[in-house]
Amino acid sequence: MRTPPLLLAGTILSLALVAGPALSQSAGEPVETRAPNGEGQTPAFENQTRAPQPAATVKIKAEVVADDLPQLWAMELLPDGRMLVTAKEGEIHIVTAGSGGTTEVDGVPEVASAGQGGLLDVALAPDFEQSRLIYFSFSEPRDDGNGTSVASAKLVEESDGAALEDVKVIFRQSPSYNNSKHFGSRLAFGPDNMLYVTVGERSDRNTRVHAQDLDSGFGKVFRIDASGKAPADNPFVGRNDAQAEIWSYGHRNLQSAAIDSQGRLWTVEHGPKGGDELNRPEAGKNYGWPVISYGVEYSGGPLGDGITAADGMEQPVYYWDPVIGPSGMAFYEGDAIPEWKGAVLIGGLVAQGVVVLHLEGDRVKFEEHVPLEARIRDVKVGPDGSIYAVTESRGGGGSSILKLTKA
Ligand SMILES: [Ca+2]
Repeated sequence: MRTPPLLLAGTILSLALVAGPALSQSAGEPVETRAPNGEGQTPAFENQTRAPQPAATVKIKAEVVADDLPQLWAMELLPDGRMLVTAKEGEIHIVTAGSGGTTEVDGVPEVASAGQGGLLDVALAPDFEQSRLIYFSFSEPRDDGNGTSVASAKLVEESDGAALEDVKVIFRQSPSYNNSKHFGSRLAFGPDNMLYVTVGERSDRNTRVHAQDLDSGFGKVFRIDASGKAPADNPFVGRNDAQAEIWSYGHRNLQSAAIDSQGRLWTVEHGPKGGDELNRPEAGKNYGWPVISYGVEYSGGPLGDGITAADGMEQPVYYWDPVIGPSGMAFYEGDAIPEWKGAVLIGGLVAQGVVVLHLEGDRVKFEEHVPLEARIRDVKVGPDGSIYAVTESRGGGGSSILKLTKA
């Protein structure tokens, strides 16, 4: 069992001191002040990008509750308040905030951890307290390359440690492909106990076009039951030319997903240079990639025909140009920060903080940022309304978990 030292706590960062130089914190103006990459592109409707900041932004304090952890990818709060975390290199740990204790969970299967691959998201089964079942996604090494897979397992704890038992791979994104990019992925259970699985389109020009193909698993949101099967009410069930597990398509690389208070799925995906998107994926709809997108190629030049809208393709609810680098997402339904009730919280790798979107109906009204001077890989809300942000330090160890509360 590995027990890394934990440097704790009581470390209070004053956020007033860490606001980034590119960020304007003035009410009524957008956070983003830099020029967009997508020259001449215009939003499809008001506040589809660069929404104003609210009249008063919430002052937040950040406290380090766990430190010196391996490079983390995801976090879930267990019912007893401990944290279940995934580490990219292929480890699961149980972390006790404040006490310095971590327990490594044995029995994690081998992962392909090169590049963007590794052990990715984790979710508790809706009946976790009885079943002790967890679900996790990972880039799976396969004979014909690799791909994002989802496994279920029972989390068993005894006095001398913790382990996964009865590990079953319940779903495999197919086809496989041999690179180390755009695996997604997030897992989110809907109120009907169906599991949404988001993946990527494997990035390369020859793979990303298949985000538009219903017989390919690249660039999709899937909806499966607890055993990995497509439920009968999925949109493409019964078609010979489509994978029955597909919920929505035309996505790029989705690393944020959460369910709102009405039980609906929302996602944020990594776009091209200037094209990160918030979407509310609906059954059977096409979200456009790589045919329509905001922004430009990272390698330079326009994307495809350089168009941002087309018939039969959904507009994002919101987009960012330049990008925020989205990873992790939660809806704020706590009472501790009333100003944020119903808001979307998104981890920002590039934004180096938490991006907060205030919604009105299904559109964005305000955007504010909580700068944290760290790449934020995941974000979760605790039962007391505190927010937990998982930092990512590139190139190995050094992840921390920050607890955010109203100052
Ligand atoms: Ca799109």
